[in-house]
Amino acid sequence: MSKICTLAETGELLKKAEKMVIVSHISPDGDTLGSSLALMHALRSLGKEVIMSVDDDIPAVYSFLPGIREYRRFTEGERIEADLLIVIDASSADRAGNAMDVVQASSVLNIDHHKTNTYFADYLYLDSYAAATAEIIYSLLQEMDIAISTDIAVCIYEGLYTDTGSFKYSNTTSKTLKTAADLLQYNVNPSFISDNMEIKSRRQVEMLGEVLKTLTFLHGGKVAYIEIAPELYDHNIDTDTFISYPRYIEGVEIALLFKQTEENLTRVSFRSKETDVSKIAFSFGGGGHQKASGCSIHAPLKEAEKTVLKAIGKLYE
Ligand SMILES: [Mn+2]
Repeated sequence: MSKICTLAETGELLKKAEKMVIVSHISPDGDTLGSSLALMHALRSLGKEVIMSVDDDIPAVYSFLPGIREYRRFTEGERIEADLLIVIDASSADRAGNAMDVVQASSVLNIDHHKTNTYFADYLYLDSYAAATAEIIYSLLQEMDIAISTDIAVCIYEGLYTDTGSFKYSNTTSKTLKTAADLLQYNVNPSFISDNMEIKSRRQVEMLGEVLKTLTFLHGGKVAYIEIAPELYDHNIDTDTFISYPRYIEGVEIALLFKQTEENLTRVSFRSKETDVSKIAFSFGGGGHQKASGCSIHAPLKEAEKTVLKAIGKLYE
């Protein structure tokens, strides 16, 4: 169980620590990366020693983020001592990857906005109404009186942009838009961010063509899914946006993407219009939000599909 912190207490923890490790969650997205990097720039401006880590590959699309090259992946068996381990935008310890074993920290602080948070850290700042963890980071830096540089502003804007689907999803609030508006004062250029985010490699679009051929409908068209078989899977190709194709088909309530990434591991993404799909993801050890969540199934593709689609089918009995 975690000690629940206020924003002020979270700021105090950060000010007290000298050496910190910031960890982004596995399958990193623009929010975990942007939030973590914004915090890194801010803490370094206070003279703190900050190490960045993520236990996964970083999709090439994020290479424009200021400071992204600071990330390293810890090797198993490595040991790093720190005053504070900060886990960003992750709702459970396994999302933090190997940092939980590698970093020997006096305490662990988790900053998050997932309502499926498992209270795994010693200290937790949780705001499940925040559209993105980046929105929390902005409030936190204001609370700590830290000057916002353009680098910080770009990283926070990236987090907002990602988690709101470029300010389109239902989690977008007036606070989200006010935060984004504030960030423009620090020379964030919205078209620079979207140009970087929307660009696709030729191979990615070709792969999308292959994946769309697998589009399958169930339950009278209320459920649609696509799949990425192991022979098509390429960890260098970002497939995060593929799920928006089944998601936005007329009549589809729940969309899924199945991706077999290892011999016995299939990653599943869920999107919905109204149904709380985080409950389904959670029942398989995953997490996320009501309308966007994910989980990993320790099985090959077809077996994972069978298991998950059976659980989805129960909703339509
Ligand atoms: Mn997030």
